[in-house]
Amino acid sequence: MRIDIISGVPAQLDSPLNTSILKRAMDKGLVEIHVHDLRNYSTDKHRSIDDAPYGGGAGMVLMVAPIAAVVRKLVAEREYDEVIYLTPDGQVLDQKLVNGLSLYKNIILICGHYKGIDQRARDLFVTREISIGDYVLTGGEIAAIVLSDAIVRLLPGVLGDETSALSDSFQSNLLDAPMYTRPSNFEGHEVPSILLSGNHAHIEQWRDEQAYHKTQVRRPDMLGE
Ligand code: 6GU
Repeated sequence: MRIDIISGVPAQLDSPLNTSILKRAMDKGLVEIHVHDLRNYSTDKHRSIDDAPYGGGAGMVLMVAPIAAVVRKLVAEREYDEVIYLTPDGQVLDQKLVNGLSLYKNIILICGHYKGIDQRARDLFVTREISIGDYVLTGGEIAAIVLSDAIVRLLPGVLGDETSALSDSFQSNLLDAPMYTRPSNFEGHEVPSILLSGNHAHIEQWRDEQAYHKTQVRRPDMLGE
């Protein structure tokens, strides 16, 4: 899979893309992530990419021309499945949406400022708008990282244990059971003895019960209740 991220503040993407599992997936050739600095596509002599909104009001809006230039360059090079704009007024991201996006070959992610991008860029180029939740961030970069991370961890070969993504909370519509590791006794607080029993059928049954109970208490909406 290939992900192209268009950003006016590409430095915000550096550290997440250069650490941990995202980086390892890129090094293994399982995903290509290309960051495009919007400023390199500015069409005026001051290299500006944003301006005040017509009609007045606070904040700056990303201009349509630089976005048009970079999107047109990319779509001339290969076929894209989606051009996604990250915005708080988009479709709210959930695991089902991530699962669908993880099947694509090429996607473009456009990061906006907090005040957004010119509506004409949305009308002309964007095929899908996604929000990562009902709260407001300063820009779309962090949202693009959240979305990329959620997608990339589903790609075959990215996670060591092939089954671990499938057993996630939200894939099963249940939250995870409590997990424990060494030591079995921490300052008198014991690990549930069933987990030390070696009886895998009983352990699986205990985890199912715990997962169901936790979901019932914390997220009854996930059970349709
Ligand atoms: Cl995608 N962008 C911004 N600026 N804020 C958000 C968001 C995106 N999703 C939730 N809040």
